[in-house]
Amino acid sequence: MSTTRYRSDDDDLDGFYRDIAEHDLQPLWEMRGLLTPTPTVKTLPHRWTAGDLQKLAQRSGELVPIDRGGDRRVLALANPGLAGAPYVSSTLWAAVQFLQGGEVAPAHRHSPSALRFILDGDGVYTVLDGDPVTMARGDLVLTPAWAFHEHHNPGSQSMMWLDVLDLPVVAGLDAVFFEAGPSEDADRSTAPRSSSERRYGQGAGLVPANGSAHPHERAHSPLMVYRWAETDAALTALLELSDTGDAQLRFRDPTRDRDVMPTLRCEMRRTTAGTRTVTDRQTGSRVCAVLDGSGTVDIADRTYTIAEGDIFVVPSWATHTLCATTALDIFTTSDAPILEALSLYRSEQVAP
Ligand code: 1HN
Repeated sequence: MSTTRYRSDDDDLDGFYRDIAEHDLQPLWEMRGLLTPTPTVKTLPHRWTAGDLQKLAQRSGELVPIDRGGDRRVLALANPGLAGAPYVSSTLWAAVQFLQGGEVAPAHRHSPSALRFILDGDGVYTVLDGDPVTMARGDLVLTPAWAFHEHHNPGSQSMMWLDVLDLPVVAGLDAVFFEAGPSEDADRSTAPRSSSERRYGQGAGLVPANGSAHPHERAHSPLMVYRWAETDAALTALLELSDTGDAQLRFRDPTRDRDVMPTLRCEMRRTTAGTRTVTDRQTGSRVCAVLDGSGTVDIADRTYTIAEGDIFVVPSWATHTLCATTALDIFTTSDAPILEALSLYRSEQVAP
């Protein structure tokens, strides 16, 4: 017997509970908390500061060679509500990855989808199914499910970035697959622009016509990198039209009306100095990274100061309000496409 054995003061019922436990059965009528009026969420609000992340990632670089375990030098942001699991929320993995000058994180691929958001620095390029993509501050780089990826740092400066994956969901669905890549020579020269950008990133609304030599049939955006210069310009333009001091952009597949990947939504928000945003909540969890600015964030009943390089998590259905001291630029990724696909997505604004 390995299942929970229920108890009763009534001897007959207690004997019945013993017998059903021996047959791996449990009585619904004794269970509490299965169907709650609103979600019961183990993920807690939490914020990791840039100072701690940078200092500790730097130490990992001094202590741990790149070829130790998984070929990635990654510190997982472990949510304090999740009993030691290396997950930032019940559905998302978030981590900082540290790559020193001259290092290569070799190729592999996996069924979980991933993305990188670069909070600082440049010099690293990632090779996605053979296409080299440079990474610099403010860029969003996709690593769709089953795409081979390897990271190269040919310069002398170390670099750190944020990784987010849908790993907890894929693991929960028992659908994790992993494959090591072909080992190749360490270095290769980067093209000035990846072929992904040359094909799909030439301008808003411009994509190869039907019948092009490279039809795109995959489940994710064919554009692998969203450059900061364009995101920044779009936010500036949007803010000029806004009277709320708050503008939010969504990264999407330029060829289809959908999110960048089937499981992960990406957004970038700019909130001007002195602005307090409307309070919102949504089902599914959000990981947010502060690219620029400072202020506070209220998440449920907690308030955190936030500054450049900090990362925080907003649990499902927790209220969330930003207050910008200096203009805040915040990148957010969430599991919203999964909830939407299953008709489980709810969002609302909440009166302060
Ligand atoms: C992974 O493949 C990377 O390729 C980073 O950079 C973090 C965390 C869990 C599983 C795979 C990478 C990861 C990861």
